[in-house]
Amino acid sequence: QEYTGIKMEVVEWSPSAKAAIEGKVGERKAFLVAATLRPETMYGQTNCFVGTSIKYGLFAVNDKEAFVCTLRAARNMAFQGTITPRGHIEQLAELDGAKIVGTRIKAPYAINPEVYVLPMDNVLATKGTGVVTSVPSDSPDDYQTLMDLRKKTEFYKIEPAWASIDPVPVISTPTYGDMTAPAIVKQLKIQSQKDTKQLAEAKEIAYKEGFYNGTMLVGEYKGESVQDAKPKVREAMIKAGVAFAYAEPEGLVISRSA
Ligand code: ZZB
Repeated sequence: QEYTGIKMEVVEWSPSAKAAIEGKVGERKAFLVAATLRPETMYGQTNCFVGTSIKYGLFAVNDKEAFVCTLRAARNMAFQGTITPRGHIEQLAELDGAKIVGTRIKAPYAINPEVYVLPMDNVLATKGTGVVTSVPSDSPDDYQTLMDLRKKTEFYKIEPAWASIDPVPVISTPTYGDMTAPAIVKQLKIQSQKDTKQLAEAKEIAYKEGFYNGTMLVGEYKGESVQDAKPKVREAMIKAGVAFAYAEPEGLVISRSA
């Protein structure tokens, strides 16, 4: 799978993450990095998700930058030229997902330039970077999770303000309008992020509808089809230094770490 790695610079660590990384980052800027298949939706980021029981690390990329992601993802990056020197990884600190929640980060290209890190039940430690950038207008999982969080802020141990950014319309589709994910979630009568089977179906529908029939509503490629805009947004973000190519050698990694 060829993903786009999105670099979300830390603006303010949560108190517990701050304590865990104290004195360990040096002069480096720290970023949460999310793997996405939909760089053209980055305008609509409203938050970022981590798994609360997933172990993350803060890894040195070089002298200037450090990434928060899973060890597995850092290993992949070290073989893809993102983390240097090749094949070598230096973990500066270990971070439990629960500790990262509440961290404020920059969301590159997003209409809301700063967002918060929130918890999601269904983050897989074995996919991407283990960090998921959230676009509730176009991702059913992100939309449903955001709604769950808003309903039960105490249960999820979050401040209501962290989940307060509303979905932003960024792509229009003929069948579902300007908010594809909320419309599909409603159509499939999805009630919570625990409805994983229906959410998988919703994701499939949203992917197809967005890719084949979507039109950009915002940004430099406004009015263009998603098919045309997708590679252009990706290239622009990579050129701007806020994204990078990230490949996932499916199966291989799993059999290696087993
Ligand atoms: C932003 C985004 C916007 C995404 C959207 C999707 C959609 P796939 O197809 O199964 O490979 N993702 C990335 N890593 C993880 C993880 N570790 N655990 C759970 N979810 C993860 O899935 C790739 C997509 O799943 C990624 O693209 C990411 O969410 C999420 F409008 O990034 B995406 C219809 C989907 N729309």
